[in-house]
Amino acid sequence: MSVLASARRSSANFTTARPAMLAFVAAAIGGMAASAHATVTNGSFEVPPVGGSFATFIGGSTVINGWTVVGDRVTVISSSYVESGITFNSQDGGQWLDLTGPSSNQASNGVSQNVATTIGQLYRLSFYVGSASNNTSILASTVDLSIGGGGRVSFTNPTAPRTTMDWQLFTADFTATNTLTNITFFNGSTPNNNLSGLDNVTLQLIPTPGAAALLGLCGLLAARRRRA
Ligand SMILES: [Ca+2]
Repeated sequence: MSVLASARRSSANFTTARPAMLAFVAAAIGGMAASAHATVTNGSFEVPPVGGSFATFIGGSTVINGWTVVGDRVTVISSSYVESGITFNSQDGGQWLDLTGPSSNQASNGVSQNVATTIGQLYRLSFYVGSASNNTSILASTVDLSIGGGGRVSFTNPTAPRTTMDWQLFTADFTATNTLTNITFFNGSTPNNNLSGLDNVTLQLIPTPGAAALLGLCGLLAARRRRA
């Protein structure tokens, strides 16, 4: 059976489930510069190694290091895996995550992780969405993201080559309201699409304007001292 083969299901629900608890700004590449790293464990889905093919992990599994599988199932896929004439190359390292899960495609399929955060600190979550196409059952990917239990936000990479994966960088900024912030990625693709590619999830701290101004002031004072 094809790893990307589907079971059809009712359409995904992308509506906001509850009022946003976080200042949540989603954006494409660009914007203000981010600084020091915070930690997402196994954001590149390299652990556990799945050999040259793929491995499926069912809901509740914590075998994908750092992540808990939610919904029905998800699949970690090797860069060397080939199907329908497409080489499913990763964006980073040798593996990536297909959120659709083989023979599943449920909108509830995903992976979840609690990351340590500082209340009031602004963060930037970065990740890549991978797309490819066979024009029938493998199509441009959508990944949904929920931060801190907030509503799902969809990120689609419309570039879907016929022989390889295309990976597009997306970012989502949020201000932490707790010392642990939940990050959950869901399958956002339509039920007839067997691809929702995710790789290279990272988190960075972003200096607040006040902190940036303070740093600038410290630099100015240091320069004056050097001149004195
Ligand atoms: Ca990877």
